[in-house]
Amino acid sequence: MKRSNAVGRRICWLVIMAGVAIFSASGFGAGRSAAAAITIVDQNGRPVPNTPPSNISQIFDVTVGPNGTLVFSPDPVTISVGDTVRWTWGSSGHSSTSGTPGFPNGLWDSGIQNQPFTFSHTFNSAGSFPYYCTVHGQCCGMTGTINVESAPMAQSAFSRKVHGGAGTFDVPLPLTGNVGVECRSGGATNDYQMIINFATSVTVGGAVLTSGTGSVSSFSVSGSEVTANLTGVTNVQRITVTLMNVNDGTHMGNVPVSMGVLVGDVNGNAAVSAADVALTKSQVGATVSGSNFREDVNANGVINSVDVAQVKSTVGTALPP
Ligand SMILES: [Ca+2]
Ligand SMILES: [Ca+2]
Ligand SMILES: [Cu+2]
Repeated sequence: MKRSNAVGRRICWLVIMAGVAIFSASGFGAGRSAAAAITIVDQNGRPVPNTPPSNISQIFDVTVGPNGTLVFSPDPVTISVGDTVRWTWGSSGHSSTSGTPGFPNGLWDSGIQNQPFTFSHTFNSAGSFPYYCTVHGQCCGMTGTINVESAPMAQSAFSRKVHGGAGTFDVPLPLTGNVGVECRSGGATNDYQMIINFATSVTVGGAVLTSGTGSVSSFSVSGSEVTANLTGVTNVQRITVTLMNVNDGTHMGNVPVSMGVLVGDVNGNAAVSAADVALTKSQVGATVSGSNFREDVNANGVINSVDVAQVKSTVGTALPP
C-alpha cells in the first residue's frame, strides 16, 4: 500500500461518494442469510473466483467474519478499476476499515457493525488496498486486501473502411482529447469497423456499444489487434465501444474507444458546412489516396458528384456535445 496516495484517493472518494451511496443503497438491507454467506457469489449468482473477470461496474462480495471466524472471505480479492466490493457481515462486531491495523487511511470505514449488514465501496483507481477490522485487526490478524487492476492501455484506434478497389483507409480515433470524426457513410445498414491496437497480445471478453445508437455485430482478436464490427450506427452522434475484460497478462479491465459519426464532415471539424462541400468538389476525379479518402464519402473508391451531393445533403449537421 502506498500511503502517500491516500490523500488523493480520499479526494477521489469524496467526489464519488454520492455515486457510491446510490450504488450501495441496493446492497443495504439485502438481507443475506448466514447460510448464503458461506458461498460467495457475485450479483449474477456466479461464484467469485480469486481472479475474476470484470464487467462494467461489477460487484464482488466478501463476507465479514463468516460463522464467527475472524477473517474476510475471500481474501485477497482482485478486481478491475470501477468495480465495487460489497462486504456482507457473516457475524457481529466487525468493521471493514481501509488501512492497516491501528492506521486507518480514510478511504472507507463501515464502522463496527452487527449482522445483518452490508457495506460497499467502489474502487476507481488501481492499486493494492489493505483493510482490517478495527476490533480484530491488531489482536487476531483480521485483515484483507483488495487488488485493483487497471486495464491495458490501447495504443491506437481507427475506423476502417474499404473504398472499393481503391484500398482500405483508416480514420484515426484519438484515445484522448477530441474524438475522431468518421465522415463516411455506413451504407444501407450503417456498418462501421473499429480497430483497436494494444502494445502486446490481449484476450478480450466482449465488445459492447456502451453509448450511442448501434450495436457490435461481432468482434475478433488477432494478437494485439482487436476488430469490432458495428451495425445500425446512425449518423450525427458520438458512440463509445467498450472492450470488456481486456487482459494482456499483466493488466485487466475494460477499454472504451469513442468515435464521432458525422457523414460529410470531410475536414473533420465536427460540423458539415460549405467548406466540406468545397473540399469534396476539389477532389472530384482524383485518385482516392491516403490524403483524400475522406472525400470519398460513400467509400466506393471514386470521388464524384455522388459524394458531393451526399456532403451537400448533410450541410448544417454537427456532432452533439
Ligand atoms: Ca466540416
Ligand atoms: Ca464515392
Ligand atoms: Cu472483527
